[in-house]
Amino acid sequence: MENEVQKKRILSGIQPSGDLTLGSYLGAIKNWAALADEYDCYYMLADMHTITVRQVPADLRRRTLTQVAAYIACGLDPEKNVLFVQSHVPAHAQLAWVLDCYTMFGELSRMTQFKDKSAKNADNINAGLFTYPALMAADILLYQADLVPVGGDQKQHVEICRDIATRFNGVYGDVFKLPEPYIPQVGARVMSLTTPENKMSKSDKDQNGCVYMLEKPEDILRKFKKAVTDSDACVRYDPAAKPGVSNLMQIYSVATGRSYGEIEQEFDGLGYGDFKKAVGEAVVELLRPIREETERLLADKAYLESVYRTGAEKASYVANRTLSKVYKKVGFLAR
Ligand code: ATP
Ligand code: LTN
Repeated sequence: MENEVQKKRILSGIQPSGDLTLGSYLGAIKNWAALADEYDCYYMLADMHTITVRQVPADLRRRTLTQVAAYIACGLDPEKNVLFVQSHVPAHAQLAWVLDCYTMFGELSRMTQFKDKSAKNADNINAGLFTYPALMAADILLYQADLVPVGGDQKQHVEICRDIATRFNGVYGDVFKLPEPYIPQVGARVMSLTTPENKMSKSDKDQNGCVYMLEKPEDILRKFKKAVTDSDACVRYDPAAKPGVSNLMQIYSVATGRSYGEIEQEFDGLGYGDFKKAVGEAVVELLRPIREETERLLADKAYLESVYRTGAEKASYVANRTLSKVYKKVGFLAR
C-alpha cells in the first residue's frame, strides 16, 4: 500500500497592532483559507512582535481577541487550521534567544522594516524592534514550515530567516527546514487611499488612507469616494504613472475577480466618480459577511477561548520538539 504523503506545512502570522485592514485581508488572510485542505496550516497572532511598539495593554488584549474572531470569520476553520497566540507558546521566545546569537548586527541593520519603524518611533528604537527578524525566524523555524504566505513587504523577513537557518544548519547539520515565501499575484501590496505611494498599514495614523475590515459600510464608501486619483480621467493600470488609480483597480480586481483589461473596458468613457463608487461598493460587499460573522463570534467568548487554547496546545507540541533538538545541538545540558 502506498504511504500517505506528508502534507507540506504552512506558518504565517499578523500582529494585533491595530484593527485589521483591507491590506491584511487581501495580502494575507484571504489566501490562507484556501490552503487548509492541501497543507498543514499554523496561523499565529504575533502579539510578542506587537510590543516592539508601545501599546495600550487593554487595547492589545481586545484586538488580539477580535483578531482570533476575524481569522475564523475569514474562513479559517479552527478544526482544519491551528490558530494560536504567539505569547501562549513560550518556545517562540526561547528559540528567538538562541537565534539572536546566530543573527548578525549588520544584517539586522539593513532591514527595511527596522529602518521604517525606527523613523516612525524615533523616541523608542528598542532592542526588540531591532531583533524582530530573529523572533520571526523562530516563529517559522519552530514549525519546520515549508511555505510562509505573506504580502510583498514581508519577503525580506523570510529571506533573513533562510539566512539564519542556513547559518545554523551549517554549524549543526540539518536542524531547520528552509522556508519559501508565498506571495499572492494580485493584492500583495494594497496601497493607502490617500498616499498611494505608501502601503496601507493598520498602524498608520492617517485613518482615511486605510480601510478596516470591520468598518461600517458608509465609512468605507466615504473613504473610497475621497481616494486620491490623478488628473488624467482615465481608468488604466499603470502603477508608476497612476499609483492611485492602479491601486483602486487592484482592489476592484481582487474583490470582483475581473482582470485589469475588463476593468478598463467597464469604465471606458466614465469618470473617476463612477469608478470609485463601484470599487467602494464592491469592497463593502466583500467585507460585509466577515464583519457580521466576527461580531457574532465576539459574543461567544467561551468558544474563542477554546479555539486559542486548543491552538496553543497543538502548536506547543510541534514547537517544543524543534526547541529540544536545538537545545541539544547547541550544547545545553538536558534537564
Ligand atoms: P503594522 O502597521 O503594525 O506594521 P501592517 O498593517 O503593515 O501592520 P502586518 O501585521 O505587518 O500589517 O501584516 C500582516 C500581513 O498582511 C503580512 O503578511 C503583510 O505582508 C500583509 N499586509 C499588510 N499590509 C498589507 C498591504 N497593504 N497589502 C498587502 N499585504 C499586506
Ligand atoms: N512580521 C509579520 C508578522 C509575523 C509573521 C511571523 C509573518 C510575525 N511572525 C511569521 C509570517 C511568519 C508582519 O508584520 N506582518
